[in-house]
Amino acid sequence: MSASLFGVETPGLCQLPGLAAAEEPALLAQIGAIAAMAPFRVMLTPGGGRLSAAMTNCGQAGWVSDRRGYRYERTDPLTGRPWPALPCLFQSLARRAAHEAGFPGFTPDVCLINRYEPGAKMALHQDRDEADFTAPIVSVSLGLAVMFLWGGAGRADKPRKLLLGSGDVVVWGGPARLNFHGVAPLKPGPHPLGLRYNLTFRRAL
Ligand code: MD3
Ligand code: FE
Repeated sequence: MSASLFGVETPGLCQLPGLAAAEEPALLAQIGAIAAMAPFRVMLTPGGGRLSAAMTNCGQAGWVSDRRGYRYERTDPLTGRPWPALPCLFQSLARRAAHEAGFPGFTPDVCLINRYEPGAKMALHQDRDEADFTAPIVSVSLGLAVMFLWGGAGRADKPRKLLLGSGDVVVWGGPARLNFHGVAPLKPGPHPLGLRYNLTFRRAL
């Protein structure tokens, strides 16, 4: 499994453009229902800064960041309640995408939902708070298109760029799972939503 990024073969990366396009309205409705139970919030970094994107989660746990560090928590620190359940639609979309990418039987236990307003970004980082790196991460973009930055195995590797639009799905697994990645500041654009959501399905526990 590999995809070509500007002619460079990238093992472990599988792009599925538009795979979620038909489900966009239903996915947005589910995000609204989740946010009614677990509101979007801007989290603090261990260093005392603020993340740029607002976040919430659904599933058996949620990714949280605060002065104590990054981790997965089974209850939402904002509400004191368990995170909302992963909707069937989310589960089936993530499973279908992973299957198409060569990861049959993917059963995510967490979906982290990022909400970017224009200007919001995400610095280059690795996702390494999950217990099992053999499982892939499935990402679903909704709303405004963003320039995704795809780094290498080392922080200093110059990132390549990949435009992610609404309904685009990408699966990152195997040798790509621990690569550095981030997103450039979101620019305003023609999508009526006026912002961008990103769902990342993970096997975290
Ligand atoms: C490659 N989110 O939530 S999605 C994140 O657009 C995150 O919100 C970005 O990075 C966003 O951690 C990028 C694409 C993505 C997600 C996870 C990855 C790419 C990845 C994990 C490993 C390698
Ligand atoms: Fe990430």
